[in-house]
Amino acid sequence: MLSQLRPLVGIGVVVVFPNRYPDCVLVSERLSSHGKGSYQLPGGHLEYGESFEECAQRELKEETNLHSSSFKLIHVTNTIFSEEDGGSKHYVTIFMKTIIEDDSTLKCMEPEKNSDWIWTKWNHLKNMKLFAPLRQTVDDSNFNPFHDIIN
Ligand code: 8DG
Ligand code: MG
Repeated sequence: MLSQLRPLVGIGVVVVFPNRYPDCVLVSERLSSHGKGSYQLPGGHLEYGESFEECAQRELKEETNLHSSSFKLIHVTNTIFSEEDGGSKHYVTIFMKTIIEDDSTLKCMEPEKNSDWIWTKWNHLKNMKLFAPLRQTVDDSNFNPFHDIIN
C-alpha cells in the first residue's frame, strides 16, 4: 500500500581530480534499472548502520575501483522520481565530494550496470540526460561543486 512506502536514502559521489581534469566530475550512463540511458554519479543505497562516508567509500570502490577515505557532504536532494524516470520512487540523496590525486586504477567494475566512467565538465552536464537526483542538482543554479562553501 502506498501509505506504507517510505523514501530510501541514496548516496551520490562527486569525484573530482582538479589537477588533471579541472571542473570535471566522473559520470557514466545507467544501462539497467530505473533511469536507464541517463548519466549518473557513482553511488547507491545507504546500508543499515553505515555512515555517509563509509557508504561513499564503499560505492566508489565497488563501482569505479577508486579508493578515497576523505569525503565531505556538499548537497542533498529530495527526489520524487516520475514514471518517465523509470517508475515512482522517492529518494533522499546525499552528495559526498571527494578529491583524488590519481585515477590510474579507474575501471568500470559493473559493466552490466553502467558504461565506462568519463571525466565530464560540470557545465556540460546540463545538456545531457541525467539521473533524476543529479538533474535536480545540476539545475540548482545556487549549487556548484567547485564553489561550495563547505569545501
Ligand atoms: P546498491 O548496490 O546500493 O543496492 O545499488 P546499486 O547497485 O549501486 O544501484 P544504483 O541504482 O546505482 O543505486 C541505487 C540507488 O541509489 C538508485 O536507485 C538511487 C540511489 N541514488 C541516488 N542518487 C544516486 C546517484 O547520484 N548515483 C547513483 N548511482 N545512485 C543514486 O539517490
Ligand atoms: Mg550504484
